[in-house]
Amino acid sequence: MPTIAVTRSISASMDRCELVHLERTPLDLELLRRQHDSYERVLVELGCELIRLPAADELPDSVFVEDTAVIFDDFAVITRPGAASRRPETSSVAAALERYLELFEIQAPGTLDGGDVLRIGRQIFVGMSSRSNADGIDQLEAIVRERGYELHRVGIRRCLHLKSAATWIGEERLLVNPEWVDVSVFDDLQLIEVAIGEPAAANAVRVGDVVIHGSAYPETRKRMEAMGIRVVPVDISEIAKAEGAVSCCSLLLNG
Ligand code: CIR
Repeated sequence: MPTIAVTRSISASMDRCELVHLERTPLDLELLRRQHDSYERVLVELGCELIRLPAADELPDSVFVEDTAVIFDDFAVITRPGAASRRPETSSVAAALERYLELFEIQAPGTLDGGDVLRIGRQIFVGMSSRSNADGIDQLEAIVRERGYELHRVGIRRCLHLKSAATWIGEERLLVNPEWVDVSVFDDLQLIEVAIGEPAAANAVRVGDVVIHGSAYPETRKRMEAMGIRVVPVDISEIAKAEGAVSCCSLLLNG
């Protein structure tokens, strides 16, 4: 079975998206749609079967499907996003996933954003962010521990989610911005630091043996390429204005 990539089209109200670390600047919806289309095209070229959920125009941030669920081998955890405006995003994602995976759900008062959950094999790292609270992380731990996963809590600063600061790029390798994350929990991993001047370059998404990465970060890309990693750059400049990055725009189910 190929990797299934769940995505969602850009919302017509995306200019009302949540923002934490960025000033609001006007969004160009046409450009957003073109960039998102190119991102989806790359996923398909890399062999993914695409399930594109219809746009939810009343939900500004709904393109960022990563935050609504955490995917494991044969189950998924439907989150309860930290931003109240994003909570209605989860039901349609759950409806798409239930054909493939057993579903568990984070309950109130817990909150969890999928962007805070980094999975490397049986090790789960969760960012203690403004979006994922202690109760939500405890609930996730209870679900995954029973199924043989070990959960580690990770301190982050000056960024939205753990995966703004650290993402897995294959084998034992982690792309990181050490200014934004406490890297001491990643003892057993090989850390590849973002280049100076590219603080947001630690977000990537690995599909097969290829890494999708924002095209605005050429120096960090060179570091990965120098290690023999194949990188496909995509232009997400407009998506970045909404505090999104490449991993946020898909949920990958590995067949
Ligand atoms: C938000 O603040 O929730 C959105 N504007 C951005 C979410 C980006 N998601 C991600 O990094 N996983």
